[in-house]
Amino acid sequence: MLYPILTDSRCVMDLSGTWEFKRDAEGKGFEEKWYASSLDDAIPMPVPASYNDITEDEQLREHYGWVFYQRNVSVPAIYRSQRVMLRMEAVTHKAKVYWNDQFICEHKGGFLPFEAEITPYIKDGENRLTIAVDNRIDRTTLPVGGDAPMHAQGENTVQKHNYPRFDFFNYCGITRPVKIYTTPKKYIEDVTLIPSISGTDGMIDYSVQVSDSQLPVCVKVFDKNGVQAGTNSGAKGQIVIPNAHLWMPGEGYLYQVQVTAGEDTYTLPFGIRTVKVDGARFLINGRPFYFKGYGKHEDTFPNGRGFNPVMNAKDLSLMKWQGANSFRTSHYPYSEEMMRLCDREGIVVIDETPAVGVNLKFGGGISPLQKEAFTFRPYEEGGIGTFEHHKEVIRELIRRDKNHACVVMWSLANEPDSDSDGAYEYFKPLFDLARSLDPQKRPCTMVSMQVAHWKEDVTLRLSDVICLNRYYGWYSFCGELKEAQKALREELEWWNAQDRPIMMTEYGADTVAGLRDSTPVMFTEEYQVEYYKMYHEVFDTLDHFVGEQAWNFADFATCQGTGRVQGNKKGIFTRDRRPKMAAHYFKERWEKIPDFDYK
Ligand code: BDP
Repeated sequence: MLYPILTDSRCVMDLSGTWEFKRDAEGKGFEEKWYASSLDDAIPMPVPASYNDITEDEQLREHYGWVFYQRNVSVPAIYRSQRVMLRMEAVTHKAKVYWNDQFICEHKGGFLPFEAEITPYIKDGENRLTIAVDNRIDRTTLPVGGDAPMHAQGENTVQKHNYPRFDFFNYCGITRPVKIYTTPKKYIEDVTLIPSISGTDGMIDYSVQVSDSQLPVCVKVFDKNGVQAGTNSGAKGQIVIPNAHLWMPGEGYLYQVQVTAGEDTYTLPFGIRTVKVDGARFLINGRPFYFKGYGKHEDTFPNGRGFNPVMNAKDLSLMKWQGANSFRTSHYPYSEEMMRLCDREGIVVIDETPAVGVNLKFGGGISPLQKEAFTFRPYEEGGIGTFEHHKEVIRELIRRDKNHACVVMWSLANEPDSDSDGAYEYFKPLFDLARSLDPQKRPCTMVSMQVAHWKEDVTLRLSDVICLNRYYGWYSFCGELKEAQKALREELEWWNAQDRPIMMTEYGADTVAGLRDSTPVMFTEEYQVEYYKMYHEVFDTLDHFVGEQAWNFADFATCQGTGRVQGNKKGIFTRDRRPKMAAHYFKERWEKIPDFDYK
């Protein structure tokens, strides 16, 4: 799916700004047709942003159900001779879109784009655009929501709540830009690019999907200085670039691939690089790469999960300052703008679906030691009902991100119930799907959690890279770093004996910035540093170990609970991006670890 850009044949109108907003507290918005006229008693609401932290209204922060956003839009006459599209980059979690009184489209899933043609519905003058947004999560959504605890069921209920089966605040709303864009009536639908390298030559295999197969297609590749580096014509073909400048971690060299089909033209920034798992090594451009970085969140105040280009730029700057080279888009796909920035800056990305909480056993009152197929039993019997939607998000994610040089691996889920009966049957078709859809055939993984019995974890049968989240010394062996290290070593040595690359995708300790002690006790900055040192002593002895991504880049908001002090405090940076002691420790370590050939 092409990101909307201005070209000689295409216009883009960004509808970011202040919209009208109303919370549907009683669930009557559709029955009363709120979309059919101006919203009464509306409040101003910025778009894009999560609505939760924008006002001081506690009920809005904790809202459960639909809200309505509205604004008027005039579409310039010059646009209207073209094909006019309305595109939502992300609406969390479900959307219904109306143009004037007309229902235009709906979408399930809060982190991926969707669009609809509006050409026939545009009126002269102002048009009313309404987007209704539902934030409810349950056993059929990704991320997964849980059932209400006993006290919230039945007649005592004061206000209905979401019960996330994940550890980040359920921020919702129109969280990324809404845009109108145009194309000519006959247009380029999609472009797929596959890079390869032979000696000093770079090759781009391309295929262009057009709305009318009669359109003549021409593809030109330009280097950074705008000099043409190669060209070809026809809807499918290959372009060879002699002495190609490769895309590398830390140096995101991008060619511009300009596609012309009839009157339409579209340009994609594109990096030439290869990715491959070879035995127990992770190769980028044929060389063994070592991941240094973090799991992150799209989480800032007061934007919530709302698109924040300023913080995105700051975050990449901090990563470079620290000598990091990568991150995982835990636990959902990030904005397209962030992916484009990572392409440009040479940051390596593990691209994750929103499949978090596909694990009804964990935290569900069922002992993690019980291995019965609780999660994967039929939905009607209390199991998970996410399978079809899981396929949908994999399709939408790969369709959106397939051409990004920064994406080196797909993560199909975070901490699923991967050792239970039924896990293989659930995940095998999803891995097959991702592998068949990705034109670049990137490695695929699922991120495994500590309570899964590692020897039975189906990740070993399915993942190209073993990605582990481990909390020895935090959730287990609290404060006992020596004992924790023994257990960690025992487990990692077992994984290291399998012929597969292993990396740590999460390890961390909650740390309240400014809490200090002369002995490293839990929650102090000293403990966080000692905790990480303890892990690194083990990592550095393992030859199949290909990367370390700390949990988390920065402190972030979560739902409330006894283990969360105004959010999760495992950040290396605070929520406003001030370094904790551990940030300096990592800087020192990572500056000494090269991107390539460390292992
Ligand atoms: C892991 C989850 C992550 C949590 C983290 C934690 O993958 O989302 O935030 O634990 O507890 O289980 O900090």
